[in-house]
Amino acid sequence: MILFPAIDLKDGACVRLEQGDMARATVFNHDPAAQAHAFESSGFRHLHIVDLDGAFAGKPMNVAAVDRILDTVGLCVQLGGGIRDMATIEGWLDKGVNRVIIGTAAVRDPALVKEAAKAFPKRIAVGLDARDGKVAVQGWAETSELAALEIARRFEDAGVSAIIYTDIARDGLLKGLNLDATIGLADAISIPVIASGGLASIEDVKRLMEPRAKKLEGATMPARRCACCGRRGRRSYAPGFFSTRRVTPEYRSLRHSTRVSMRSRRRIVSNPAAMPSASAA
Ligand code: AMZ
Repeated sequence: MILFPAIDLKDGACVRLEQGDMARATVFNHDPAAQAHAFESSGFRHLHIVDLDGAFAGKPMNVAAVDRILDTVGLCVQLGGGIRDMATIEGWLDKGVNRVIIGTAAVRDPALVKEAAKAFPKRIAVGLDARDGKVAVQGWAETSELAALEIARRFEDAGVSAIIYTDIARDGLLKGLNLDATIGLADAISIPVIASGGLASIEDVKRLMEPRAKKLEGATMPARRCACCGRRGRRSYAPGFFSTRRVTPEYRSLRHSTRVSMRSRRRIVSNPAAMPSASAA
C-alpha cells in the first residue's frame, strides 16, 4: 500500500482546497520544493502533485514550481492538472515526472488516454473525481453525465497504470476516505485504484490495510502542517510567511527568532556559511 503525500499548487504555493473550491484555499507552504523535500525527509517515496490552476486553464500553469520540485527531490512523482494533449504528456515525462494523471481528457478525449498509455506504458494514470456519483471535469467546475465506473471501463485494456478516484464531497475536509465507493470501483475493474480525498488520520491508514481494501494500490494524503515550522496552514497569502528555500534544523530555529532579520535569514538560506553561531543568534 503506497501513501502518496499530496501537493496541490495554486499561484505557485501549496494549498488545500475544501471540496475543490478555489475560493476556500488554505495555504500551507509558499515553497513547494521545501514541502516536497520535507515529505522526502520524512521517508515517503512517492509524491502526488496537482496543478490546480492548470486543471482550470486546461494547460500547465505552475510549471516553475513543478520544475523546482523535480530538481529538489528524488521522489517518484505523479502529476495531474491541465494535461490535455500528447505534447504536454511527453513534455512532463521528459522532464522526469514518473506518471501523468489525466482527468478531463479521460472524459472528453478517451482516445488520447489510450494513445498515451500505448506510447508510455505504466506512465499514464486516469483521475476520476466524483460528485454525486458523476465525474467532474475542468477543475471540478463542470460535472459530466458519466459515472466513474463507466469511464474506468473504457480503459480496461488500454494499459492505464492506475485510476485515482476522488470523492469531491470529502476532499480537503480531513473527514476520512470514502472507502466503500473506492473499493466498489476497485472490485469492478482490473486497473489498480488509488483512494483520494479525505484521508485524515492513522485510522484511515489502518482501514486501508484491511483485507477488503487489498485491491487498492494506495491513497493520497493531504499535507496538514507547514514543512518549516510545523504550524497548521493559514487562510492567507501573507508573502514570505511560510517561505523557506531549504529547511534545515538551524534555519528552522532561526526562522522565528526576533534577533535575525528577514534579510539575514534569506542570506543564510542561500549561503549556509553566513549562518551566525548559536550564541550570536
Ligand atoms: O481540487 C480541484 N478543484 C481539482 C483537482 N484536485 N480539479 C482537478 N483536480 C485534479 C484531479 C486530477 O488529479 O484530481 O486535477 C487532475 C485532473 O486534471 P485535468 O486537467 O486533467 O482535469
